[in-house]
Amino acid sequence: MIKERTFLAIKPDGVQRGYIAEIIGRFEKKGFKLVGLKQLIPSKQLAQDHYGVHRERPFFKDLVEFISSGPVVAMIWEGEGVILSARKLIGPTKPLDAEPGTIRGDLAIDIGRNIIHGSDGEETAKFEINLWFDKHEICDWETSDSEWRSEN
Ligand code: D4T
Repeated sequence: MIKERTFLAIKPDGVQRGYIAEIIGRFEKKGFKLVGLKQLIPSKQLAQDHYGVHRERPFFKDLVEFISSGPVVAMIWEGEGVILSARKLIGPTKPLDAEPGTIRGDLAIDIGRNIIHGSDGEETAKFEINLWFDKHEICDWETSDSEWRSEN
């Protein structure tokens, strides 16, 4: 089985609104495995590096201010197809376009306060995991039912 990993972050609005357990629960229930977890107030530099691709966009300054304004829960999740599946569970960037049942569809209305970030591809996931986590903070482990799971 491919050991795919993605980076997810509960943004300051998700933390302030008390959705940490709700959000972690959705990925656990889906069957993905948590291999990295920490809470931090990101520095401006970290927020700028994370959203570097948006540097020229008009919302960049506000976005960086917001992400570094309070605690964020940074996570690494592992499992087959986790990058794309997490994006589906999260829903589109604009919460009003997100279907009920998705995190943004259920819990948000504002594009600038859309609760959670998820890596959008393999390269981004690698970059973001390295940006947010040191190697020693990542926990390699196997679930006790891993032999029972399908190899397909
Ligand atoms: P993130 O990266 O936060 O998971 O969001 P998405 O991957 O879904 O969307 P994105 O990269 O296009 O946007 C990054 C971040 O910027 C905010 N944003 C975006 C905003 O405040 N105004 C905007 O017009 C856009 C497009 C929301 C998410």
